[in-house]
Order: sequence, then structure tokens, then C-alpha cells
Amino acid sequence: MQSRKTATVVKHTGSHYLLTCLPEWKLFPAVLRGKIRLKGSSVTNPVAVGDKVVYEADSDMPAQENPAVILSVEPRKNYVIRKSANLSRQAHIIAANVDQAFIVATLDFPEVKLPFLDRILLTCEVYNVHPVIVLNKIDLFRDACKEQIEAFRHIYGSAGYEVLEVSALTGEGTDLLREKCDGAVSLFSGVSGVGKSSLIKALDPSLDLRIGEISEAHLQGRHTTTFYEMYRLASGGFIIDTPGIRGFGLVDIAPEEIALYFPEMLRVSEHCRFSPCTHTHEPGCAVKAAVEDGSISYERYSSYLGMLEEGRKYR
Ligand SMILES: Nc1nc2c(ncn2[C@@H]2O[C@H](COP(=O)(O)OP(=O)(O)OP(=O)(O)O)[C@@H](O)[C@H]2O)c(=O)[nH]1
Ligand SMILES: [Mg+2]
Ligand SMILES: [Zn+2]
Repeated sequence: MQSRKTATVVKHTGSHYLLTCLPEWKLFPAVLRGKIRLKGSSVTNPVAVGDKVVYEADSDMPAQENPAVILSVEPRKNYVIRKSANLSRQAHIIAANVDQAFIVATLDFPEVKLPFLDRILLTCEVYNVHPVIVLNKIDLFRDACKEQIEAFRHIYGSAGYEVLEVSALTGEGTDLLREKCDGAVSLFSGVSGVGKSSLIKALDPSLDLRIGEISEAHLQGRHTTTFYEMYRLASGGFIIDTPGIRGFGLVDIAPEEIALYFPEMLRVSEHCRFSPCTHTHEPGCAVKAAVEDGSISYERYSSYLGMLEEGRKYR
């Protein structure tokens, strides 16, 4: 007798999927039947980790020889999507139905590129995912880069983002991170080599994750984690580890909407003399005034200008 049930996608490699009925953690294999397509989109993976799917199976615990068959994807609460940086318009769903996204960055090895970080944050805002910034490898920078840490904290703190300073190596800050993961589905994202897998391993040493041997490899663009996978933390909560993101195209939104997803700009924009206001040349612009008095950071504003220009170019 075949039965139809729902489960969550835990792992996706090629045409193979692993599912479980969260919050239970009994993984079983599944395959896709035919082609499941998302309406009007060009995503390369119609079924992503974190997706809730309807499946059919012959037994309660499908095995490798007789996997479950995924029939459809349930509507998503939210998701994070990566558009390729070129114009192919291809997009990849990084993860779906997450409660929060930890965006991991480091001051160096590899050096954080603020416009890139801002682009990930924008994507989270657009797709309704709560982002938390995690500044990892603090053991390397705590003393040597006091001013940079302070500046980083100021830029993102004033934008309204939480910044956690942690070290996967020494364990500093990981208790708080573990606490935040409890009872939630959390995405770990960021460029290659920032220590996403190391952090997850620091949260739960019993997990079997691959970690880069040497940071040199990352500087040459090699990725250690090559697929998307959800893990269960012994302390509670589920974590999705992802490969480092390299290129990240601007999400599909109208240029005039970009500022709506910069929380600090949205907050003051009601005081702009004109509405809509692009916050570039308009007189009486409250955003520009805030940049001048330092309450909106110049770095964030210049990321915004870059996105605005790019958005206009490709329309
Ligand atoms: N000093 C120091 N090194 C760290 C820390 N966290 C990670 N590393 C090192 O950084 C390198 C990359 O770590 P990974 O965990 O593989 O990085 P990743 O972000 O998962 O990389 P990808 O899987 O390629 O996306 C490894 O050599 C780690 O040992 C940390 O807190 N401090
Ligand atoms: Mg990794
Ligand atoms: Zn304005």
C-alpha cells in the first residue's frame, strides 16, 4: 500500500534526496518523479534543502533500493536564492523555510567585502529571512584589529543588524550561537573559508562535517563543502551548511525598491521631501542627511548606490 505524507528535505546531491519528518530525525532516501517546476522561474533546483515535500512510499521507512518518490513541493514560508552574477538569469535556491540565516564573515582569511555582505543581507530581507551576522575567527583579530572590529560593529549595528563575534577555534561566543540555534532551523551562509562548517562542528563536535585543511586552499577558490545539508544539533535545532557563495547577483527587484530593504534607510525615508525618493539627488532627502550626520554609515549607503546603478543597468 502506498501512502502519501510530507517530509522535509535534509540533503540534496544530484538526483538523490534525503528526507525526514521534522522534528523527528530518521533519514530516508527519495527521488524526484518527473519534473517539478516552479511557476515562471528558472531555478536550477526546484526542490531545495528545507523544502517540505509530499512523497509517496511503499513502506514507513523507505530504503535505498526502494526510495520514496517526491511528488510535489509545499508552498514555502521563505527561502534564500542566489542569482548567478551573469545575465543567464539562472537562480539557485540555497535553502527554504528557515527561521534565521547566520551570515558568516571574517575580517581576513578571507577578507570581508562589504558590498557582497550587503547583497546577501538584501536577499534575506527581500525573501523574508531574518539575518544575523557572525564575525568568525575573532581569535585572529581581537587584539590586532580592534579598530576594524569596532568599525564593522558600528556599520552593521547602526543598520539594525545583530553582530555576533565568535571563534570556532577557541569556542568564544559559541554558547550564545548555540542558544540561538535551539528550536530553530538556521541557515549558515557566506563565502568559502569563513568557517561555516567549523562553526557548526564547534556547536556540536559529534557531527561529521568536512572542514578545510588549510586556508590557502580557500584563497585559491577551492570549496570544502560542496553540497547543501541539514544537520541536527545535539543541543537542539537544525542547521543547514552550504558551500561558500562566490558570485551573487542582485535579486530581481525594481531599482526604486532597493532602499526598502535597507532597514536603516527605510526607517528615515518617510522624512524625505519627495516620495518616492531615490536618495541620490533629491533635495530634502532624509537618507542623505543621515549619511552626512553619520547615523547611516557611508559604507552601507555606497553599497546601496552600487546596487541602484547595477539594477538600472540591467533593466
Ligand atoms: N583561526 C581560526 N581559524 C578558523 C576558525 N574557523 C575556521 N577556521 C579555519 O578556516 C578554514 C576554513 O574553515 P571551513 O569551516 O572549512 O570554512 P567554510 O566556510 O565551511 O568553507 P566552504 O565549505 O569552502 O564554504 C579552516 O582551515 C579552519 O580551520 C576560527 O574561528 N579561527
Ligand atoms: Mg564548509
Ligand atoms: Zn530620500
